[in-house]
Amino acid sequence: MEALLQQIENYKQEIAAVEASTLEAVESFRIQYLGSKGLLKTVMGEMKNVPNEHKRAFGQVLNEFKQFVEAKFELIQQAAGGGTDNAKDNNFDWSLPGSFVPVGTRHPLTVVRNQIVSIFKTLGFAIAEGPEIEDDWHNFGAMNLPEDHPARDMQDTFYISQNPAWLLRTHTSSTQARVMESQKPPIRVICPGRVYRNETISARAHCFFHQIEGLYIDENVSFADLKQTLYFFVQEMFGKDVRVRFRPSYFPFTEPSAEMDISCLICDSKGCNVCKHTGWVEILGSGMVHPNVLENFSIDSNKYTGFAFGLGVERICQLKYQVNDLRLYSQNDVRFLKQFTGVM
Ligand code: 2NL
Repeated sequence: MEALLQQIENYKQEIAAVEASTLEAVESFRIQYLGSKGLLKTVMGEMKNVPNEHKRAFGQVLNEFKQFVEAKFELIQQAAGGGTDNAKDNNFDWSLPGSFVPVGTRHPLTVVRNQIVSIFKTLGFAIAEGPEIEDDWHNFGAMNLPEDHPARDMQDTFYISQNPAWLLRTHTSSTQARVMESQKPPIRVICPGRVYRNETISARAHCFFHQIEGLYIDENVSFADLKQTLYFFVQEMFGKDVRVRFRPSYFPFTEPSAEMDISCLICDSKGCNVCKHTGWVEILGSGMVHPNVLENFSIDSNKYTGFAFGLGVERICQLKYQVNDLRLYSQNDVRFLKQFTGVM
């Protein structure tokens, strides 16, 4: 009995000396002293060895020892920042500012793409999307690009190495091809999407960019329809004061073909770097759909005519927001992206 009481006294000194500053240390204290196989349980177990006449007194010692261990536990728990929910709430400073949750922005290319798409939607154009991995026919053959056309060259086109019959589309015309394949005129679609070209990356070129191509096929579609549709588009996009001009051009899939310029909005056509001091900036390519393209899809080119156009979303975005380096669009630098905060 004497030895047992001395032993408990020793335990008390040992426990009093415990320092625990981390929650892990607090937990191992709990396991070692208060756990189901802990010291307190072991000491309590001694009760059965104590003679009956001493049981009452020993019970008091045990009770006091238990309170001692529990008080120590409470102490180190609070010191380590843990404790009961009550203790936590009492320590919490409700006047602290809330934690900052950064909110993303729409990517400028998404903003401009949406603007362009909604303008053509008001004119009754449907939206068509297609695969980025294409076959030679939908990307080139159907579009009247002859076998030896330079655009098919390994240098310009990414071919899939496991199967060079597949390639990354170089324009979204491949999607228009799929529309002509599966629908009959009248056809009125725009095809937004990412396209790929094997270029050395610089401020002015990238290995991928975003295009929107449009296609309108019906009876009696004329070049006048092309001009007025595209004029309406740039007025909606850049304002009613914008002026346009068409220059003759060449594309394998259209005949005749034309590039459209708009008056330079950066310098009000007075001459600047963007318009290279001409007062005009090129914004899209267009033309009347080549009869070969129509016939590739068994569309009677004597009955139907159509116009088509293609524009680069990066280019329009450059003109609208003065983005002067193509690489900015894909570097994901928040200093660039956050400039479009609130732009929908
Ligand atoms: C450019 C040139 C153009 C087209 C794209 C097209 C599509 C079909 C039929 C005929 Cl299905 N043409 N697309 C026509 C003319 C020009 O884009 O420089 N784009 C940035």
